[in-house]
Amino acid sequence: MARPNEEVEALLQEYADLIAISGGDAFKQRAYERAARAIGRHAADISTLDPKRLREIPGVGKSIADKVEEYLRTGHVAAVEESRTAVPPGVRALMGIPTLGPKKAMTLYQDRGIASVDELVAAIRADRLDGLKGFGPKTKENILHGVDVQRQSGGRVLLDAAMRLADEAVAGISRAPGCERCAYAGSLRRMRETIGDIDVLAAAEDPEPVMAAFTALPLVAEVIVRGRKKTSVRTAAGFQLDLRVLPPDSWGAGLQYFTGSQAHNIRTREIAVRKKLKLSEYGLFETESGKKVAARTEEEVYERLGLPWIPPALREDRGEVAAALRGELPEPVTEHDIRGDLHTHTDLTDGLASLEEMVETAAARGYAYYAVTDHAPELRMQRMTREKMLAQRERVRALDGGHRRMRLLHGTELNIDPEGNVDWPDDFLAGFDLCVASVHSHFGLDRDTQTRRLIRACENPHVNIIGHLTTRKIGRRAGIDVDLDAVFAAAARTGTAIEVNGHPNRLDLRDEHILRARRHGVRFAVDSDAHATAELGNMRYGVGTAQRGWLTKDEVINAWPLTRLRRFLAKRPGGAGRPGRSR
Ligand code: DGT
Ligand code: CA
Ligand code: CA
Ligand code: ZN
Repeated sequence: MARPNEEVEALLQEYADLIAISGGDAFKQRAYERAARAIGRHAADISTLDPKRLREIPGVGKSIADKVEEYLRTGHVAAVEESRTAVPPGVRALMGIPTLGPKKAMTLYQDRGIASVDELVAAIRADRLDGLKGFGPKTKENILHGVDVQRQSGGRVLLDAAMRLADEAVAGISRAPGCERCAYAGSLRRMRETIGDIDVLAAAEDPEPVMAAFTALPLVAEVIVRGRKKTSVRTAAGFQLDLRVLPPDSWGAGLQYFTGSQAHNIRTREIAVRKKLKLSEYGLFETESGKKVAARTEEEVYERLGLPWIPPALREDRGEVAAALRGELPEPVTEHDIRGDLHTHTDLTDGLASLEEMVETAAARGYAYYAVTDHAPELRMQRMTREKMLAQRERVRALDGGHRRMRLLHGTELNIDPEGNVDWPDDFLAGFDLCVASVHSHFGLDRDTQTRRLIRACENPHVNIIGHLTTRKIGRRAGIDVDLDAVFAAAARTGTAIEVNGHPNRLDLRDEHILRARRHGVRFAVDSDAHATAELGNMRYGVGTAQRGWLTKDEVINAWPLTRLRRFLAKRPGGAGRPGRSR
């Protein structure tokens, strides 16, 4: 929820680790660990707390409070930066291996110069730890097992982290001499919710300078294999990137092949076989003569197979090839189709940026309209009041139309209580242009109660959008147990949109949920749920997820013109008792 808390928790934990590794004061180390945990669990967004309140958090004294403030103000902490320079990042990764603590990590580094997990595994295998105190046969066995567990379990990263690495890699490789094209493929191009590794493709006659540019990227901590066709590297955090260099005249075939998914590729290859063709990463060939018939562009490859170009997000073998053959492939909504964002926050609650900053950034994205939806009072730590909301509304009205004529909507994100009720009485809710309503508590209710709760929220005439319906947070919280079909039916019946939340930690309405919801005739809102100006860009992940669910722009209310959107927001056209709704 409040990301500053998470960031500071990670930073203070890192500092504690660094203190431990460098043999610092154990008391100080524990103090930072304790404070890190307390801040991570603290209900209020720490970036909104004044110094006095900050020090009320258990374990946060003056020195830690100062560092937190330094971080919130400048984005870094000098003391942490300084201790980072003394300890290679790989050594800290050693501590992450189950059963291996900071003391052992420090011994390995100081006595044997081991500064990465891979070096440690190699050293154990080559018996280079013999004679090192505390590293008997049992310990070594535990370490190898711990490394296995770590590699199997985790490894997949969130979409935004992968995207940052991929953008950096593509930009760096594109500058290499002789590089004609460069792009990422694989699951990232298909916008899967998490990414196992990044597959970058480049086209060049001579692969050498391209490979060299790749291994020289600052993000590279380790080169795993380096070849003429393929090179694999790892980042300091242990994430893998593969680069394949293709001959320029096979670009399209290579891009098609390495975008996958593997299951989609099996379908396209089947079609090729039926046409007496052979499809590989080098092109589409006549089986008998071996003559190349298509390879330069993806469009050309698909066309020769008798198919239209299929958007990458749809390439999951969910019937897209059959639909394409029938000419019934939907045209998925694109970021370009999105006219506004309907779920965003400001620093009035747990956002980081002011209303003015958010509005300005939204306008720069070219939106026709934009909704501000700060948290309602039942999310207690946000300390929302009617007065604050009304004061914000005045500021919103004053800014309306002033930024590239973008229209502003004043909304709120309500909390759905266990019975399905929301904050504030009807008359106050009627004053908002739109209301998002979300589950922020009581995640553990039984299925029937949870379902009733959400249906009741849909039936509320003031609730326009159900925010992050399943409440899943990737790798951190499973979604609630709820009869989704019943909720989707209620949403369709009542004219309540279901949100495709674009926050990369959430993406909780998954592709398969969207496909199910569509069958009920549900309308969707694709939102960023931005808590900072940069997070308005999370719209791309929401749109990617929407595409994976085959959504067209006609099903997405924020791809509609404002007049049509307003009719939808009125919920019951001509209904009585909705003063203040239409302007
Ligand atoms: P990931 O990395 O787990 O998030 O998922 P992908 O889809 O990026 O998988 P990856 O990196 O193993 O391979 C990238 C693409 O390359 C994959 O989607 C399809 C293609 N590919 C890789 N290996 C094979 C294979 O053995 N057969 C076929 N048909 N395609 C493959
Ligand atoms: Ca991949
Ligand atoms: Ca790969
Ligand atoms: Zn929320």
